[in-house]
Amino acid sequence: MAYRWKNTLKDRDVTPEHLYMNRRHVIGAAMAGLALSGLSTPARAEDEELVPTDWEDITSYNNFYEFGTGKDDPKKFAHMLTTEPWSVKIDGMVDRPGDYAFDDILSKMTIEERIYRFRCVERWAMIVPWNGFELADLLDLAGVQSSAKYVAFETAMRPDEMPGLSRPVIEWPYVEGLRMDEAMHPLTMIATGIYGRDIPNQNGAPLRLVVPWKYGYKSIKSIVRITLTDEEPPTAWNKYAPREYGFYSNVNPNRSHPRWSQEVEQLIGSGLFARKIPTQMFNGYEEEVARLYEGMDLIKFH
Ligand SMILES: Nc1nc2c(c(=O)[nH]1)N[C@H]1C(S)=C(S)[C@@H](COP(=O)(O)O)O[C@H]1N2
Ligand SMILES: [Mo]
Repeated sequence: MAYRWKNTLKDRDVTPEHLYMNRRHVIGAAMAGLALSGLSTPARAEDEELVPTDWEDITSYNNFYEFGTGKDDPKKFAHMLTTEPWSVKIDGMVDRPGDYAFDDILSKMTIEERIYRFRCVERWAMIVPWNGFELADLLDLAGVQSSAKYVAFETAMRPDEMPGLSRPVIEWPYVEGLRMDEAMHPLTMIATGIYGRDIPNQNGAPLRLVVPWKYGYKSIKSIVRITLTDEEPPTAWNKYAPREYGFYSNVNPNRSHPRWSQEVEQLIGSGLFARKIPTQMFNGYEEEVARLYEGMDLIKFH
């Protein structure tokens, strides 16, 4: 696939300063977990450098159950997925429903880099330099109607190209959803690349969602359909185990998974030590997103 890095930032695409500042803070806090085991207090988080996880780790330790449930299955099998041509059906409560060709979408977007913390509900974490655009910009192409309250997403379902589909692990296709204000939030992005290169199939080529303050399973991969709706859409892991996986799934150190605590996370790294660090509220993006949940019981509505 062609190299898709575009470097021309339009004014509206420049990351707002508070996000940039917080990003530095947030990543710093992650890196402060240099205490090699246990949980010593992160020291002087703001002084730490941004250190993204290695390309090798980001692209070889994956969850993408359509290719198998092992962490190395996606890298082994995702090459079977044909990602060209690709289109995304955008339908429901939009002014311009239709099949949007991936290349047409790209030609209308300005690709930027966002270095985000990424936190799986299983407690591993990474720092990923994504390339992509805000989901809001894609939704603007289709023209969201005021009646829409939620956005539903669906992954490709191609048994011939996705060997994991032969087992009923979860109900296929993989589906996810966001409330409209979450979908429109400037942190919410569609990723088309990592480290300035096209996103590898195992990470959700050619386009996947990234919602950095939520557990990783919300960040649905290889999207083929986006539906604007006025009802809370079903989500894959919530259907599988509603008590364990909620619709919101905001990263929250104070709400244990029924089978494990979420107080700590392990930063994936190719070094000798897996660094255990404290989980941060909203994965470190509290300043940007807490207002979306004002007045909401974050233990009950999980
Ligand atoms: N379609 C689909 N999307 C998916 C998954 C999946 O199995 N299928 N796994 C989710 C989970 S549990 C995580 S943690 C992230 C992993 O993204 P990564 O492999 O790029 O780190 O993808 C999410 N998106
Ligand atoms: Mo996950």
